[in-house]
Amino acid sequence: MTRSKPLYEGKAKILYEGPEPGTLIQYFKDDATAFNNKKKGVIPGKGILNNRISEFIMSHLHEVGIHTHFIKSLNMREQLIKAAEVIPVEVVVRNVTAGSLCKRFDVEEGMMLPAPLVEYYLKSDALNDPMLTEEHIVTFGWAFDEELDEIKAVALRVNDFLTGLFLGVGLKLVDFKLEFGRWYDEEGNLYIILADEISPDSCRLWDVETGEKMDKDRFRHDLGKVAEAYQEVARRLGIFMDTQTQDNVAEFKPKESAKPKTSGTSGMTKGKPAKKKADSTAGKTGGGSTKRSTKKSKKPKK
Ligand code: AIR
Ligand code: ASP
Repeated sequence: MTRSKPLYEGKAKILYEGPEPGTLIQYFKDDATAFNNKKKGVIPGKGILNNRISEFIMSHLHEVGIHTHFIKSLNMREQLIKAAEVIPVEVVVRNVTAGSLCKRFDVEEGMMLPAPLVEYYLKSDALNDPMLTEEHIVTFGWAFDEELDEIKAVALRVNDFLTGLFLGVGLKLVDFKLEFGRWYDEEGNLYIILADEISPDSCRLWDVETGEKMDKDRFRHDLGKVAEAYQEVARRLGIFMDTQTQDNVAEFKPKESAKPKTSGTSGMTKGKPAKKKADSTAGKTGGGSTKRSTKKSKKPKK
């Protein structure tokens, strides 16, 4: 498909103008980066898998009343989304110690936290995504106090929902990152909506039985079988991929690849059977219980 010039190209996705005002097309690339762009690579088929996994998760979140930017899937690598005003904060929720938490505080990996831990980081490659307190966010006008309350509440609800969803397919949700945006309906009512993606690029997922890492840490730490891990996550979630789509996930030939692989890492072969086919709640975002009355006039400085 011919596309207009990208409006924005990120490390793993490209945003194009959408067919209608207020919409964008989000294109998922196979490119992967880690450690603030220091490590770069390509994971063949990742874009296709993340597009489908993120669609699946966002659709399910919509069903439980969480507003997201997802409107509908367009093709293997593209989805139509609502154009939201970016809140430049990455919200991380942690259930188990891992990653930068272990480095920063010199704690052992794999310890269950007594309660979910919410952290904030500034979205800034130039500054290496510094950690933020809620006070920083409000002081510098990246979000208002009441927006932050909502962001935190939604992040914890997403954690509850995803913890259950992944546990049901034998995966432990260790931590994940969310991004939010502001979106206004026709009457000018403001909604805080979930943006970006939710996929093995943005979550840490460990096999419940074997502890095997099934996410981007396989790429970050050269553990191998990266695309296979993403595909296994999709398979366990019951995300259906037709033969054509599977063929396009470069490494997943031959065609019977919906079957779990018998070689390779044990955690990836022990998955529970696929639960159900991915559904689509295309076009259903917007409206609902978390509607806010704040009007457009009140905007943060930045
Ligand atoms: N994350 C953070 N920045 C980008 C991403 N994808 C995600 C990681 C991990 C969680 O946020 O994938 O699931 C915490 O990351 P870290 O590096 O702070 O431990
Ligand atoms: N912060 C992202 C990660 O490590 C990507 C990057 O920093 O390049 O997952």
